[in-house]
Amino acid sequence: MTLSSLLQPTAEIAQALADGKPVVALESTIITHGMPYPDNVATARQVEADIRERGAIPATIAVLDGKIRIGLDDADLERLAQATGVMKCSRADLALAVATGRPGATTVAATMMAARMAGIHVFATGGIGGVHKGAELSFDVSADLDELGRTPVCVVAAGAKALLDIPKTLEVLETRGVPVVAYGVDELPAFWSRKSGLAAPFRLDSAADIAGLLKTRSEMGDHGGVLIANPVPQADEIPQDEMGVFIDKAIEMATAQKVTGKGVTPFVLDAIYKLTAGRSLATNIALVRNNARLAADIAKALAA
Ligand code: PSU
Ligand code: MN
Repeated sequence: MTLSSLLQPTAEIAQALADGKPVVALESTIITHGMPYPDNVATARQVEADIRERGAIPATIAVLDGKIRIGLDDADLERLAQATGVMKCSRADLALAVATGRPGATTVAATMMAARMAGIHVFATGGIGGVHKGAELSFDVSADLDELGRTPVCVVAAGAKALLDIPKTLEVLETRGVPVVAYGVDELPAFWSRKSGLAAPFRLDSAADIAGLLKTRSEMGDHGGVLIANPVPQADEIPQDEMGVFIDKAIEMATAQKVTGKGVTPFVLDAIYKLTAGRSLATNIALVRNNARLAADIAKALAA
C-alpha cells in the first residue's frame, strides 16, 4: 500500500506496517489538552514503553509542520507537551492544521482518521468524547461518535466518562452501528470508575475474541469502528459515588464560565483534576496504561 504523502511515519513504523507487525495508534490531545505538563509527556512515554513491553509498536499521532506524523520521537513529544496554542484537531480541523502548517493534537476522531490512512487497526486512549449532559439544549455531541460510526479502527478506552450522559452516548453509538464491547466485565465502565450502573451491550473476555470480531467485521466490508470499554484496574479506581460530586461541580463551573464547543472537555478535565487534588490524574494515567496493554494484545492477535 502506498501511503498518502500527507503522512509521515517514522522509519520503524513504516517498516512495521509493511511487514504486517502489530502497531498501536495513540492520540495526542490527551497530551496537550488532557493532562498538565510534565505528567503529560511522562505518561506519553510510559504508555509507549508499555506497548513495546507487550511486543507491539506505538505510533503517537499529531500534526507537525504540515504533516500527519505517525510516531513521534522524544524531542517531538517534548515539543508538543510544552507547546502552547496547539490546535485541538477533530475531524473538522485535521486538514486545516495540515494545510496551514499549524501544530495540531489529534482527538479520538482525528486519530482514527489518521490511523485508517496509515493502515493501523488498533488505537488506545483514555476516554472518548460523547453526548454531554444537557446536550438536548447545547447540542454538544462529540465528533468521536460519528467517527466511530464511519472509520474501521478499534478504539480501546476506559468506557465513557460520567461527565457525559452515558445512556445517551450509548444510544448514539447504537444508532451509528458501533459495537460497544466491555472487556471482561458485564457492566459498562465509567472511566475513573469501574461501574456506571449500566449493562454493557456486549462482553468479550480475550484479545483473541476481540481480534475475531474485528476480522469478521472487516470480512463483511463493515466500514465502522469498534469501541472496547476496558475497566480501570480496581486498585486505581475512584468509585462513582465519590466522583459524582466532583463532576457535578466541574460542569457547574463550566456552565457558569460559559465554556462551549471544543473548550468544554479540556476545561472540565482540568477542573476535576484540581477538585480531586490530582487524584483523578493518577487514575487517568493508570487507565491509559491499562488500555495500551490491551490494545497491544489485540494488535498482536490481529497480526497473528
Ligand atoms: N477524555 C479524556 N481525556 C482527553 C479527551 C477525552 O479523559 O484528553 C480528549 C480526547 O482526545 C477526545 C476529546 O477525543 O477529548 C473529545 O473532545 P470533544 O468532547 O470536544 O469532542
Ligand atoms: Mn463537544
